[in-house]
Amino acid sequence: MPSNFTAELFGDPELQQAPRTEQIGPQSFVLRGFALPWVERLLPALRGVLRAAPFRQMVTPGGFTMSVGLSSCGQLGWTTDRSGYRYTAIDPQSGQPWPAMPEVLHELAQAAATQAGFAGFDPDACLINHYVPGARMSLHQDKDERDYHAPIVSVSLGLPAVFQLGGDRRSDRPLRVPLLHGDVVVWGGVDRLRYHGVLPLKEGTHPLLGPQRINLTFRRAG
Ligand code: MD3
Ligand code: FE
Repeated sequence: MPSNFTAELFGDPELQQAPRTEQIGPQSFVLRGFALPWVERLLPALRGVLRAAPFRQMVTPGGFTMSVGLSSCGQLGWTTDRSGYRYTAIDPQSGQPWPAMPEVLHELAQAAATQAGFAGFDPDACLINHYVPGARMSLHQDKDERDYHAPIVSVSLGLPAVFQLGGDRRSDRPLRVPLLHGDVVVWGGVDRLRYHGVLPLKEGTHPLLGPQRINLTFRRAG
């Protein structure tokens, strides 16, 4: 028996989930484990992006420092400061254009969108969120994109998180959905402007990524 027999069957985090689709809204889908076959190509590409545009904790217009670290790649990146939220072509921290979106990221986002019924998705922005234990994202809507016809695709990596899916009003009681390493969420259409958030990340260490969670969200912003 090979010495890593048990690890191959049960221990390898890449093998812990069989791919399957869960519908969490009329036009929202969790593609469980969809990103797992891409992770080996995705992580080196992500490291390259983060060398050029490291995570930084941004300040909201209200003056609060976000617990989540942010970066972006693609033609547009998302920024917030005291003057507001916006997409920019230039990373304000480096004064350079945001790093290009690696092909493997674009391909993964397009394949996931197609699987969920949104063929032809051509994202021009990928936001990269960095969670350490305790980091959270309070309920909000994604409404800084120019048009809401395109879906959004989200890829979860590293530690598990509890995602909250609310309704069209902040007061609508949210559904809780666990998101694990390799899960992809795709939402669009009537679900595009629903409130959503992430509960505080629990302590832990992921076998591949250590004590952190990284979330990629692909958007058509411009
Ligand atoms: C399903 N990111 O960057 S993505 C964000 O995990 C953001 O970092 C979260 O919200 C994260 O703006 C959550 C998953 C998600 C987001 C919005 C949805 C799934 C959704 C809206 C409707 C349906
Ligand atoms: Fe969001």
